[in-house]
Amino acid sequence: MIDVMLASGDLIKLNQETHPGCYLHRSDPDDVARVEHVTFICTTERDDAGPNNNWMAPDEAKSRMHELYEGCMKGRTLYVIPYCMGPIDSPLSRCGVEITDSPYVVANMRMMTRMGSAALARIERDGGFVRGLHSVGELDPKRRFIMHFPADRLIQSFGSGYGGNALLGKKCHALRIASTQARSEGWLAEHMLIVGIENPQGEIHYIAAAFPSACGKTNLAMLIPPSEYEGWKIWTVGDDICWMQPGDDGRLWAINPEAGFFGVAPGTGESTNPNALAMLNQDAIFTNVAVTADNQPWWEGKDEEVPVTDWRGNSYTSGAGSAAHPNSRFTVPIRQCPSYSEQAEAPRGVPISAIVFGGRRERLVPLVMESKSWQHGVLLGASMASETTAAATGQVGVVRRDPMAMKPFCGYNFADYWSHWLSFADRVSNLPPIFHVNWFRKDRAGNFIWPGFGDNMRVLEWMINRCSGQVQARETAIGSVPHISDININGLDAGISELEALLEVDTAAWSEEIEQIREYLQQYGDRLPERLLQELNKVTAQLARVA
Ligand code: TSX
Ligand code: MN
Repeated sequence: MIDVMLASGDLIKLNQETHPGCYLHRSDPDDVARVEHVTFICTTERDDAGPNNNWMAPDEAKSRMHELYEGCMKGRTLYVIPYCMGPIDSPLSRCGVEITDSPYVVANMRMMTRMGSAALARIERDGGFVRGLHSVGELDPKRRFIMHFPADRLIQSFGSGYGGNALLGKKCHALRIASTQARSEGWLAEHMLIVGIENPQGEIHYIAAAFPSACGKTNLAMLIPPSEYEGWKIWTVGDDICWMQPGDDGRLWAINPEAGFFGVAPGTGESTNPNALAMLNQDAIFTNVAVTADNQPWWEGKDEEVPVTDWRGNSYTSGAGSAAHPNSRFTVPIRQCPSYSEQAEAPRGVPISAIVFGGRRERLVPLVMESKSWQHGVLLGASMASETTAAATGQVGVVRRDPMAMKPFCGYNFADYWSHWLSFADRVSNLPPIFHVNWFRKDRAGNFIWPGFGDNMRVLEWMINRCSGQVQARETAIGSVPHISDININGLDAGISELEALLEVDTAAWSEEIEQIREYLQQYGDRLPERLLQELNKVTAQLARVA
């Protein structure tokens, strides 16, 4: 496949001395990101897709797609990709078959999924699979659709070669279709990383964490503890998607359905994510990055090298905007990650000790808090929000609601999704505690207060200590925050006053926030679960009491 693409120009060889097995792909400049406005959930009833999705009637969607597909692969090669999402022998895994005319899709799916004869054998055992049909078409943005038919377990994608639109195992299958499957089968398909945290006693706690884009999910998944944490180790199970199911022991057990990373390149450097950098020196595909004079891949935040060619292939002079596309990517097998966890292959998955939600908020939201109950934790997830960054298109610094980081990925009505989340409290005996974190609080001068990155280990340790009942917490109206003395600050510049600012809960400001959350949730109308509203009312009442 590599040879086919080198011959066609789909791939360009990078410096094979410094980066053996590494190649560059340049997308059509109009095809560099997911396209939410032409992504549809096609259910018979519009309300089943919900206000969180674009909706089209299945018949109309199919006839439109049929027209687009007519003759689209004439003169091209059609590839059939049987793939398995999750370890081949895991009962939590699910299979699919993608038909595509893109060799780039084949090469990426080979790294991102378990593809090939083992998957085909499992499909024969399972007797069912998710069907995916993909054609790059003419790459015309006006003739581009990503259609999902949950009732048929079917995905149809046309007009884009970009990862999230074309690698159908990832967002389309493992999140949008899988979330509807999970709902009917009693499990969860979530936009979460999975990491193991090993303490000096050799015990490993696994956490699953959901963050909106631009919060550093991949960095957290590969965190290196600070030097004060001798004997501690972080193990990477996954950086993007988590499928969780209750086990016989009443705990949630999780797998990473993916077998690789399709990560954002810009911002990946020696200080932010040395593990990621280390896995990108061989056998990786780079998409829309820049290139140095000696043909090495380069992006903003990588190192002090100077690129000579930008992501479009034009010559680059420094200062002329960014050289790599802000959404440029690397594709690499998860096994190449230095912190890769062997447990990522365990058929039963890993037991989840804590669920974490997070967001990017300059003010208001404390560094970490713990929910009062599962029900309250679901409210924390449903009211998640993040400030937009320059990396995404549109305005910068605007608060966007992104419940459970699933806004672009939940394959059905969010109101029903929250009901599904709430139902776990009725069925599962040993649910993990739910936390909320915010690495991005700023002081009055506009500087980040918390050092973040490896030092987030200090917050992870507090959460684990809460799980095992080793520390108490201070209850507030919005959740429980750490006692200052329970956060390990050995070796940190941040003093006690910074920690106090990071953990402060401003009652008046939170009352305003709660009203905005209420307004947001009310758009889901009658379908909104009563228990979520009750929980919101409880918080409102407690804020009024302490005001
Ligand atoms: O990924 C991030 N994490 C999680 C790491 C495990 N980022 C990068 C976000 C963009 C994808 C962060 N940025 C984090 C963080 O915890 N925190 C911040 C904010 C920040 C930025 C720079 C510094 C401190 C905090 N310090 C200096 O630049 C020296
Ligand atoms: Mn993602």
